[in-house]
Amino acid sequence: MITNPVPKIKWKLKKPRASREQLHKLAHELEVSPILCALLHQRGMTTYEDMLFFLSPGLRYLPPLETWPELQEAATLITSFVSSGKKIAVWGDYDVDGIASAALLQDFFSLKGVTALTLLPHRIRDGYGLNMAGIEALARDEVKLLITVDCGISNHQEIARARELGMRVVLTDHHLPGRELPEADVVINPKCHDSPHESLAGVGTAFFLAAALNRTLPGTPIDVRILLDLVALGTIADLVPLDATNRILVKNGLLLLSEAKRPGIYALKEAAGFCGTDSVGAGEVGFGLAPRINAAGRLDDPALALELLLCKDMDRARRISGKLNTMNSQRKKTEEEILKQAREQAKQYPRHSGLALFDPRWHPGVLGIVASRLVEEFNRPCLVLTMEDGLIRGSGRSVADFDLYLGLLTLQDQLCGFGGHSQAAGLSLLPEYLDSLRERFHHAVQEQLGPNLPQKEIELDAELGFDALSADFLQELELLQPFGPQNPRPVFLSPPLRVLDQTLFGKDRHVGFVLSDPDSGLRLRGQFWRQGNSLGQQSLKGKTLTLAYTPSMNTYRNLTSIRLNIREILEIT
Ligand SMILES: [Mn+2]
Repeated sequence: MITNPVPKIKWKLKKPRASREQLHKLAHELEVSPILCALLHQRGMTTYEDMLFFLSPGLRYLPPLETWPELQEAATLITSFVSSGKKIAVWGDYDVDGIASAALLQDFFSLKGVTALTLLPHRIRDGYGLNMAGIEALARDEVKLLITVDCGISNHQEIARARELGMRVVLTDHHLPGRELPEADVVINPKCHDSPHESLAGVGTAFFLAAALNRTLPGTPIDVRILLDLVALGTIADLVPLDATNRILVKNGLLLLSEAKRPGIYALKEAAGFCGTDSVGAGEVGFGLAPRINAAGRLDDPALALELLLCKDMDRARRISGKLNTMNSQRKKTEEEILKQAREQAKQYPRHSGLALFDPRWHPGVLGIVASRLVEEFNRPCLVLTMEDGLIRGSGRSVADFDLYLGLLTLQDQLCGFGGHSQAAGLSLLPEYLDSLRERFHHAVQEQLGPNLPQKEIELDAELGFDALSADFLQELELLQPFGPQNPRPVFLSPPLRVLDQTLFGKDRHVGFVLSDPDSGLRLRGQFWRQGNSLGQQSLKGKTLTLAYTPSMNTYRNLTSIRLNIREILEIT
């Protein structure tokens, strides 16, 4: 018997920070509903101009290129190498952002008739970032200019070596720099200097470089907007905040991903179960397209994914995306197996506020995803580790309130290396420090979060009864897209609802409800995904529920209806 299918969740209802009159006035001016204005207000848009920008983030709002002086410096240097016909190489990374960054520059260069070599490191063979062997190979190949994308900011030695071997280096990266910058000729990093675009991903950074180069390279400038599909892809996959600049780039890039003029994107959408020209949002990219591109670099060679993005031939594109699809299924299987084992291990540490899990057999390519899944399940920061070349290596993911990077900083005396940010990081250590890491990581979490286990917490945007859920309102909510970090899909608090019926569906994995809102007398269906196991045995028919939910339009056999996607059951009475 299951005694408590609903874990206790802390929840908080956001309060409107503007008066009713203010919201009604803004709503009237913008021709949207006051509820939408309240949502915008809570997300930090307080004036008419802010709200208008958010609702229609046109490219005209991008700050001029001159506000980022390093761009011009880099463009001038690269242009001089192009003009003198010297060999240029672009070095990317094996994840979606790194592959999209490399694809973007390669595409831009070929549109401008410039030849450049493109390299992506192999995750298992080479590891992340630049490496000495690769740098020396470039020198033997007589490369005179190296451009890094989405990597390089922590490769001081490799960059020094490149310079020693006679190369000039333009470093573009968005990862947090250490105390000192590498000795590259130009460093373009949105987190350095006074960049107006702090949250850019690697591919967004590469896009700005291309835009600057477009002005300095000889010949007719191209329309760089056609590169925004790649920008959207990498930016969404890298889970950077979709604020200001990223919102503009992603919202416009999604339109291109929807059109899918690139055969690679068209074929990839088909492989992910969409039609080639289906309209896609951040969700479809994050859960459908990005994992398939990532699969190449996780399990094998990322070059295949790069080829797909740049491929001009539909048959070839379909063949590659078929391969990526198979790899992605393989990746999912591996991930499920490791997750199962890691979950069992996690249960051995019920009182640990932070978990460090290890097995030497785990595949290094999926540790980050497994860590994310465990964080969701256990609501605690997790490190998932394996053995590689005699070292313990792995990935960590965190809960919102724990700064993982700062946490690892307090353990650095026993780490060989680590890097990342508040929510995700990578690390390596000597095997003899594993036990100590388990204890010290737990304490590092407690130090930031206090002695109790982190509790699941949910913030609700507004209380909304069934009478407010019209098709018009749901369409209006779509104006807040794309959703992602710092712009989550709004979650609403329901009034107390009566459960009229409860069923299982999708091989009993999901729970369906028929719910009635006593205030309005309206009935709607609700779906509680993946809760068949925990809730399936218990009937809530006849009970009253308070829910955290997101509404959506559901079309089935040409009939459109409004459904509730249940996020959490907050109360049962
Ligand atoms: Mn990146």
